[in-house]
Amino acid sequence: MPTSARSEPFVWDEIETGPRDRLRELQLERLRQTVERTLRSQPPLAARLSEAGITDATEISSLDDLARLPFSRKSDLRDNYPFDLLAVPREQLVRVHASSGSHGKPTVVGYTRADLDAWTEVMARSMTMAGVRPGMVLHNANGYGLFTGGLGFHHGGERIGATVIPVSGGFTARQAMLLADLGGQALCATPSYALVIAQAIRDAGLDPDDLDLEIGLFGGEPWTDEMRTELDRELGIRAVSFYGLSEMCGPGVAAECRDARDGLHIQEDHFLAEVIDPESGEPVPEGADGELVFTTLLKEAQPLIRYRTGDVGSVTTERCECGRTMARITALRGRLDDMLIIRGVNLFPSTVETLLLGVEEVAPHYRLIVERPAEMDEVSVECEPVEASIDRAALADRLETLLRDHTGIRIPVSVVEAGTIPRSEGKAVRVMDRR
Ligand code: DLL
Repeated sequence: MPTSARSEPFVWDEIETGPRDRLRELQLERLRQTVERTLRSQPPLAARLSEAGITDATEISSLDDLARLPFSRKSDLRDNYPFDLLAVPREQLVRVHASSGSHGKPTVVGYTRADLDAWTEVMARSMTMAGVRPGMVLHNANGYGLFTGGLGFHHGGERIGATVIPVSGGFTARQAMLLADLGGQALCATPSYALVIAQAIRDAGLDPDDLDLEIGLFGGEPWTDEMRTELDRELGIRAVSFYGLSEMCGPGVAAECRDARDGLHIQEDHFLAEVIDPESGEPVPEGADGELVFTTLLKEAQPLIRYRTGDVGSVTTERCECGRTMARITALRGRLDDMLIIRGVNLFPSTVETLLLGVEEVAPHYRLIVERPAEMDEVSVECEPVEASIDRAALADRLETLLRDHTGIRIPVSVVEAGTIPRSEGKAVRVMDRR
C-alpha cells in the first residue's frame, strides 16, 4: 500500500527510496531463492546450473556470484514451448500471456496467483511514479489479450484506485470520442499508437487542449526523446516511458518518474539487472551501452536467471532527483535484432528517428527499408512531411545529407505523401525487411 500520504516524492513503497545496501541484501536473499527454485523444479535450466558448478543455492554467497551463473535466452522458452520451463504444476497457473515473436511460435509465460499480485504491485508502483493518482480516469488503449500491455496497466490502475477504461487498441475514431466524453486524464498506449490517437482527436475536430489529458504512459516499443517532444505537444501531456517484457512479467520492469523523466527506474527488488557486452557476455562499466540482462527475484511460475533481453541500453545507480534510489535505465537504443549493419556501420532505427524528428518539417511517421540487392545490405528511409505544401524532393535531399553526416552512411530518403506509411494500433513495424 502507499506509504506516504501525498508527501513529495509520492512513492508507493518505501523500498523505492531506501538505502541501496538494504536493497542488495534483499536481492541476494531472493537470488538464492530463485536459484534454489530453478535447481529444484526447472530441469532444463537446473542441468545448466550444475554444469556451471552450482548444485546448491548456498554457493551463492554474494551478488558477485551472479556472474558465475549461465545465461538464459528466448530460445530456452522456444525449446521448452509451451510449459516445460514451468517451476510449478500447470494447474497452479491462473493466467498465461505470450509475446508475438517475429518468427515461429510465440513466447509463452505463465503466472501463479502470487506472480499476478507481484506484477500488479510493480505496475501500481510504476504508474504512481508516472503520476497516476486514485480517482484519475485512465484510458487504456493497449491491446487486451495475450499482449501484456492491456491487462498490465489495467490491474496496476485498479490497484491504485484509478478509474480504468479498458478501451483496448483499435477503433481509433472511438478512442478520440471516449477520451473526450469520459474525461481521460492518463492515456496508456504504445507511443506509435498514441500518435495515431492524437491524429484522430484532431480529425474529430477536437483540440487536445480541450481534453482532460495530463499524462501519457507509453511503452512496448523503442521511442526517442524527439518522439516524446512530439507526443507532449500533440496531446498536451507529459509522456513517460514504461519498459518491460513478457518473460519478466510484462510492463512494470522499469518506468520513468513524471517529474524528472531522467531514466527508467528498475523495480530492483523484483528484477536484478545487469548490462553485458553481447559478444563476450562480460559486464560493461556502469553507464556504458550493452545488452540488458534480468534475473527474476520473486517469480514462481517461470523464474529466469540472467535472461538476455536482446535490448541495448545503459544503467546508472546514481540517485534520481525525484529521490528514488533504484537504478535507472538511462538509454534504450532498441533491440539487437533490429540493429542493422550497413557497410560495417551499426545502425539502430532509433538513431534514424532522432535525426528525422529533429527536423521540423518531418512528421513522426517513418520506416526503414532493408534490401540486399547484391552481397551487402542496403537501407533506405521513407518518411512523411508535416504539411502537403512542403517541397518533398528538397526535404529528402536535406535529410540524406543529415543522415550521412551523422551516421557516416549514405541512406536514400523518400519523403512520401502524408498518410502513406502504415499506422500501427500496437507496436509499430519500423523496419521493412525485403532481404
Ligand atoms: O511490450 C511489455 C510492455 C507493454 C512494456 C506495454 C511497456 C508497455 P513484449 O511484448 O514481450 O512486452 O515485448 C518486450 O518490447 O524486450 C523491448 O524490446 C520492447 N520494449 C518494451 N518497452 C519498451 C520501451 C511488452 N519503453 C520488448 N522502450 C522489449 C523500448 C521497449 N523498448
